Amino acid sequence: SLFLCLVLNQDTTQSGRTLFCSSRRTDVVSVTPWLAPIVWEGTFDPVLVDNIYKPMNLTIATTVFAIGKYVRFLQDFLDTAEKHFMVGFNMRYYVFTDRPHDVPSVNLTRGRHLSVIQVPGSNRWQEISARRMEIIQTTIERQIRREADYIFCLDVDSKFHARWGPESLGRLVAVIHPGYYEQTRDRFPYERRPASTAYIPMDEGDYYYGGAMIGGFVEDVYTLTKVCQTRFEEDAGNSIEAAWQEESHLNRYLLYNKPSKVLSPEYLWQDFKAKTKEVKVIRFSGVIKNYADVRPN
Ligand code: 2GW
Ligand code: MN
Repeated sequence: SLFLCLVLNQDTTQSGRTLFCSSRRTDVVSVTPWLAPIVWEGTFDPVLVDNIYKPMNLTIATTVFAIGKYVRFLQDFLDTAEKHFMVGFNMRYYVFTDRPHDVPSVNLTRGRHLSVIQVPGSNRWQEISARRMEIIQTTIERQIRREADYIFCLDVDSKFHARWGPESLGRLVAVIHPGYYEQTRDRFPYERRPASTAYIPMDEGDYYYGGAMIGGFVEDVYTLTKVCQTRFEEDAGNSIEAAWQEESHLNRYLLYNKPSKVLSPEYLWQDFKAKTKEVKVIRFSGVIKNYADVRPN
């Protein structure tokens, strides 16, 4: 990074003050108002970060749900994860599915494991969504707590395209939704009805976070899923479904429990969206899906 400072920042060379060039990015904000990093390409040194985290011999858990026809996304998800996701780290994938026989066999590199956990199928998104939180919790209690240090919970209808490494690790990690990072908060699709436990008033909110990724220490994610599930069910009991289901509950939770690290939309893009100039690299993206093909009804 000193090399970069010398090359890219003339002022630093003259003054010798490396304090003033920790980031090469001046076009994006790379820290939140509560001083959590916002991770963009160019704000970290990948070699340095790897050298810090690799000797810790960490194990990373990744949970992914593939219920019904969504099993078709597993092959690409897992193949591309092996190429780009936490490469060189111990990895434990937990694949939750009602179709265990349709889970593809994937060549895993050393130190990486995959377990298939059978769960009931369902046609109702509300049920899958609520159960996802519940299953993550019980699996943390039963095994993940003992088997991993950090956890990522990801949507399966996605692919990795470039490095997603330990720069993403933190106590509680969320990602800025690619559809809303250029918008002001009055445009965020938070749940706006006070009757919902996911309610966020118009004058509050930091970012609009994407529901396709949540990560952090196993215990912090455990608490998050527990709280979100309880609220989700409380709403259901009152016949309320938040605007974007668990994504709404996630956003509400993160407003009052600030993430310790925020990932830029590089870590959650959408294939239908053209790359913008701030996004130098797309690391992970949601694939375009034919809803009629994959969704139950
Ligand atoms: C069933 C009915 C309607 C919609 C989805 C499903 C369904 C979801 C399914 O039949 N099988 C299944 O495995 N899933 C899992 O739930 C799968 O892991 C999938 O990636 C995840 C979320 O569903 P998905 O990817 O269709 O929703 P998106 O891409 O529109 O996701 C965003 O919004 C959701 C809330 O509406 C969630 O917050 C999600 O995390 C967000 O990315
Ligand atoms: Mn998705």
